[in-house]
Amino acid sequence: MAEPRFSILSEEFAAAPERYFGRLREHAPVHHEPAADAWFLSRHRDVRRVLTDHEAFSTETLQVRAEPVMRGPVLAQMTGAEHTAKRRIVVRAFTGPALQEQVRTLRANAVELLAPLLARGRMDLVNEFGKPFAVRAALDVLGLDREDWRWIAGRLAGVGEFVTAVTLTEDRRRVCLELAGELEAHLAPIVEQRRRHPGADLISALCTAEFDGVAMSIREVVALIINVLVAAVEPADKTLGLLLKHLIDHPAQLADVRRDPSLLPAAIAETLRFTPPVQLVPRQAERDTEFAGTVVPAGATVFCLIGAANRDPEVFTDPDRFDLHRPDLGAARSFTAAAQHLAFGTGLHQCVGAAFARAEIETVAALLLPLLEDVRLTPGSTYRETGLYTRGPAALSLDFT
Ligand code: 2IO
Repeated sequence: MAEPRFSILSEEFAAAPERYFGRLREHAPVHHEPAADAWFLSRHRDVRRVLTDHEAFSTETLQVRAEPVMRGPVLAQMTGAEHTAKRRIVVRAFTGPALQEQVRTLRANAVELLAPLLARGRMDLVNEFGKPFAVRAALDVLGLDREDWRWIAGRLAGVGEFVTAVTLTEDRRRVCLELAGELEAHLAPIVEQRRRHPGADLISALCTAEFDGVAMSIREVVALIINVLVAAVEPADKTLGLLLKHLIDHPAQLADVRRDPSLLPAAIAETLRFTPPVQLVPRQAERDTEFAGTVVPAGATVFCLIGAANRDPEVFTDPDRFDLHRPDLGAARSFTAAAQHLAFGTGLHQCVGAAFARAEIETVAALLLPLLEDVRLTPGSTYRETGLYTRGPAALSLDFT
């Protein structure tokens, strides 16, 4: 009797995708999923090829997967000179002197949010700290009112759901579009106002920049704001939760980092390799392309399985082991275009927020570590990772006194 056909959309896969990565890479490196009408690639070299061969694989998929809730084109959709120019504006807000400035704000935000939680000796690091912290950090960079974080987070959840759904019901689709519409209606007047009275924030930079002598429309700026919000918020609390979980699971490595905090970037990089918070990156095949003997037809949607590529034994020795000391991590390059892991993607559209993400997680971890003398998962609490596209702990309840 034939085995029931393996599916990436099954409950078994959702419960523990990493259990299937090896089988996919070895036996089905080009896996077709009829219900999603898409192809899933799992080998490091195939994923790298898709993300760097911009002629054969485009980001056209985002027109249907993102634009309806972004209310306009996101950075990753753009190409050529327009992409270079607009990307540069966003990069400038998240690197160099601007980033130095942000680290101070990040730390102040973290201290303020942590104080009441630390006093309790117990916290859900993901939901009580990570989520509000990530939203507030993104609002600060954009120059939006931090007090609105809860309302914004509610709308962003809808935008995120739409972008990261592999399949979406008509009902949820309507809810997501409505939430996105509310966010747009909230942001448009702010953009208009910021255009007349610019400040030092990212929204002002976007409003006042000119491309080919023409300023961006309100709609274009709103789309980039939503783009930055989703990209900055959705993976951040997950990465923080995963980092702490891995360190708690590996007490010797936790002790190493506590003794020598300069190991933190390596611990963050290994977390991103081992459990990338963004597990899927979509592309559209522009021509018939062969991978491992299978032809992906022109027009098809291709999903890069980042988690599987990051555990490819061709690139990482003993890939299913969390080891912040691994020599093949290339820790120093992990937040740059030369990264070995693919958590930030690679190629022209590689994450613009990588340096910011590192600063964000490092700042929080540096504050937390000295306080976590005797950190442990709250007895009786359950630990579960959820999500197919973005994935991380549903909650992480920690006891630390
Ligand atoms: C927001 C998936 C959270 C991005 C996306 C439409 C474009 C792009 C990504 C990441 C993370 C999100 N894609 N960030 O994978 O901007």
